[in-house]
Amino acid sequence: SLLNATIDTTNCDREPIHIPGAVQPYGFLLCLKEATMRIVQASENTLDLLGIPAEELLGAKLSRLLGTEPLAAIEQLRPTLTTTPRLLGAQLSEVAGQPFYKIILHRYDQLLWLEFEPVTAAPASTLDLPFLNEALGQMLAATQVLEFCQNAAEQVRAITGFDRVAIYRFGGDESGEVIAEARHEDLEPWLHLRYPATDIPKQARAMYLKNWLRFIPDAHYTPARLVPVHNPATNRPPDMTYSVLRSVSPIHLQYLHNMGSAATMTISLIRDNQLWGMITCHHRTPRLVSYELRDLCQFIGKTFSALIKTKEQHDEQDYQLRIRENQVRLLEHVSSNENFVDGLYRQQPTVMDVFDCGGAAICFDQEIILLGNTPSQAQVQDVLDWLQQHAPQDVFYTNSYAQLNPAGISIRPTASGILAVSLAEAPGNYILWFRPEVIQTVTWAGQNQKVETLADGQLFLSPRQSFEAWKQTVESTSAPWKPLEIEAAKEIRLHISDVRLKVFNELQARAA
Ligand code: BLA
Repeated sequence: SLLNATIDTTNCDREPIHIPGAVQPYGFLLCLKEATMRIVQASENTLDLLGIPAEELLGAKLSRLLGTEPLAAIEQLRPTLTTTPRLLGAQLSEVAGQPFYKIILHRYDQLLWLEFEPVTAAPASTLDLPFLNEALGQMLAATQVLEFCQNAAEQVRAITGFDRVAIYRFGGDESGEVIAEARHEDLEPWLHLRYPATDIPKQARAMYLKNWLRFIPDAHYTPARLVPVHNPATNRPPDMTYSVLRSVSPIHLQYLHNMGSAATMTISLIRDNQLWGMITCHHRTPRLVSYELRDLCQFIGKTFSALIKTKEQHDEQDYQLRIRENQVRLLEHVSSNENFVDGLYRQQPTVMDVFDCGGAAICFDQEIILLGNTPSQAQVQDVLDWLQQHAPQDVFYTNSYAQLNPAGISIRPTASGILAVSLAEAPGNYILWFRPEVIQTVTWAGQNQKVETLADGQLFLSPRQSFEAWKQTVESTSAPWKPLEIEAAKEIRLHISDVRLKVFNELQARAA
C-alpha cells in the first residue's frame, strides 16, 4: 500500500486522490446510472448506518430507501444538476426507516451521486441573517490584504467554532505561509510559519481549484469502501473530485494526526483561476459541521476570492505612494544639502527607507557609507569591483548575486539581492540596495521538532527534511526587485546627476 512505500516528494504527486474507491464513514454514498435510475455502487457502511448490506442495494431503485416526497424532490432537481453538489431542498425525516439524513446530489463521471449525511443541529447564530450580515460587513471593511485575511479568519472562526482558522497563502514556489489566524487561546500560534510545497501535492492543488471545500469531521476514521469498488461501466473507481464524502489520502490523515488535528475543513481561495491560498480550519476533537454551514463557508470563500485581487492592488498602490513620498523627500534633501551625499543619509528618510530592503551603501569618492544590514566595507568594495567588470550598465539588479558571482556566497545572508545604480563617470561611484537571502527571513513549520521519519511503519517527510529540500531550491536568492522599486532607483540616479550637473555648471560659471 501507499503508506508502506517510501514517500518522497514525487510519489506524493502521484497518489490518485480522485479515485480512492471509498468514502468517509460519517455518511454513505449511492451512485446511480441515470438511464435506469438504478444503484450501481454503494458504500459498504450502509450496513452500519441503515442496517442494509450494500450488496443488497445494487440494482435497486431509490424507492427501496426513500419515500415519495424526497423522490419527487430528486426528480425535480435532476435536470439542473451539474458537478456542483446541491443539497436536496426537501426535509428528509427518514431514510429506510432511519431518521435524519440529508441528501447532497451532483452529476459527474457518467453517474448520479447521492451522498447522505446525518443531520446536525447548527448553532442558531450562524444561520441567522443579521449575524451573517454583520460578519460579512466586518470582513469586507478591510482595505488591506492582511487585515482582510485577519477578518476572514476571525469571522470563519466565529461562524464555525473551529479551534483554529488560518489563512494560508502560496508563494511563487508553491510553498506557503500562514499570514493570518484566529485560534483558541490554548493553542500555539502558527502565524508566519512557512510550509513546503510538498505538504499539498500538485494533484491536490489542481483538485481544489474545482472543489471549493473539503471536510474531514473525524481524521481517525476507517474508510468505507465502495461495493463494487469499480464502476462496472468504466472498470475503475468513480471520479470523486466533487464528492463531499470522498475518502482522503492516508498520508494526509497521518499529517493531521501529527498536527494534533482531529477534524478539518479547508476552503479554496482562488485568484485569476489560480489557487491563491486556503482557509484551513482545525479542531482538536471530531466535529461535524452541517452542510448548510459548509455551504455558507464556501460562500465566504468565493466572496474572499472575488475581492482579493482588489485588496492586493490596493496594497500595491499604497506601496507605490509610500515610495513616491519618500523619494520626493529624499530628493529634497539631496538638492538642499551642500553635499548631495549628506542628503542621502543624514536625514530621514534615508536612501534605504525609500523602498523595502535590508540595507544600503553609498559609495562615492573612495568612501563607502553603510546603512542597515549590509556586508562589510571590504565586501562591498568587492561588489563594486565586480560591478565595474561585469555589469557596466547604469542600473543593475539581481535577486541572486551568488549565482552570478560565486564569491558572493559569503555575503548572501545580507546581500543575496543587489540593486545598484551608478552615480558618475568616475568608476566605483554607486548607490547599492541590499536584500537578505529569503531563508534568513523564514520560520519553517516544525523547525524545532525532533526529526521523525518513521511512525508505526509509516513514512512521512519530517519538517527538517522538507526544510532542507526547500532550502536547496531557494538558496542564495532574495525576494525579487519589483519594477516600481527599480524605477524609483533610476529616478534617484537621474535626480542626483541633475543636481551634480547643476553644481558643476555653477562652479564653471563662477570660475569663468
Ligand atoms: C492535503 N495538505 C493537504 C491539505 C492541506 C495540507 C491544507 C488540503 C486538505 C483538505 O483540503 O482537506 C497542508 N494544512 C496544510 C498546511 C497547513 C494546514 C501546510 O493547515 C498549514 C497551516 N502531505 C505532506 C507530504 C505529502 C502530503 C509530505 O506533508 C506527500 C508525501 C500529501 N497532503 C497530501 C495529500 C493531500 C494533502 C496527498 C490531499 C488529501 C486529499 O484531499 O485527499
